[in-house]
Amino acid sequence: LRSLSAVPAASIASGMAAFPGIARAAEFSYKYGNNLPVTHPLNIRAQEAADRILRETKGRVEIKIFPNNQLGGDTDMLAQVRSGGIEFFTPSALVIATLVPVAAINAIGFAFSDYSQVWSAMDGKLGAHVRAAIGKMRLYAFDRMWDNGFRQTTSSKAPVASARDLDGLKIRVPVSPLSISMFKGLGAAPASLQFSEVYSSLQTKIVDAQENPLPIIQVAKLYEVQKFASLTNHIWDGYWFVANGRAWDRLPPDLKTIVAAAINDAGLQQREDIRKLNESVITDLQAKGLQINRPAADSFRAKLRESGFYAEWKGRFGNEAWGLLEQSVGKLA
Ligand code: X2X
Repeated sequence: LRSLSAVPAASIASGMAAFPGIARAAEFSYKYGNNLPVTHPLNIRAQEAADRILRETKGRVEIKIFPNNQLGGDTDMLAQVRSGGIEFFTPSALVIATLVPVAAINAIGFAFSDYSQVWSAMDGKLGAHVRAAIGKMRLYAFDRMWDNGFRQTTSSKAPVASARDLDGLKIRVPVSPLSISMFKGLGAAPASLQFSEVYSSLQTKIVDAQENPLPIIQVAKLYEVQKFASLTNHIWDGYWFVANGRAWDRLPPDLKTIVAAAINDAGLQQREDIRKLNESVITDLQAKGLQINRPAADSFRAKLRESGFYAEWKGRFGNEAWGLLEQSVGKLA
């Protein structure tokens, strides 16, 4: 029974109340919170990973998933995973950058042109650089980043065909300094809101537009409150799977190996799910009434250069990180 001391008393008590016949609680009972609906591939693959971990650790490690902002918005969950209130969280790069600024580097506007560039950077030196920075904040970042996707712009007003169409547009962006800076540079009027507020703020017209990858627009049913989707591909965004540093260190090495393998493998499968969804989702969204257009990137890039966006963020991220990004995508600024 010595091992039970690692488990919070409340979770033992509630576990036993729920399953009075089962006398043994898991030795490590961990909570994982995220911001996405259960139908998103991130939740489907994470549940598979949790099942595999329970099986391969013979019940010693149990991960309970709290999807869809059940534990609060991203800002709350980031605080909880730091304090140990939850043990796992998958913040987008944009969101964890409020704590680890360099983590937003993959989200520099129009940096990546395709997934081969994305994964060579994030599975390579740039990803390692960001993971090390996350580690300094007493969070452990698993090796494989999970995919969110290339972010696209939706609006209830009009299609975005060039940078001019963003002028003054009230657009929701995540709680992310880089997103605010980018959309201000593009001439829009961005507002940071937690993802949990997006649907209702579009519905009540607090904002007219938002930007997210197509699979999210689909699973969060944003097509119900938006008319136009412009495939701007302006940011590539991914999720860092992070663990509270102390909770991670509590796991004996053999359990760490099992947990890391299950989570990293699930991440690779989740990337493949998103790749396939990207191909099928457009037809589905059109059938649901979204009008799709495909703007060229030139006017947006030109406007960002003019506004000093690249020069400013090169300075903020520093030459080392910027150089690693440019190794994958070519010269940016
Ligand atoms: O909040 C968003 O827009 C989302 C779901 O893409 C992130 O997690 C950044």
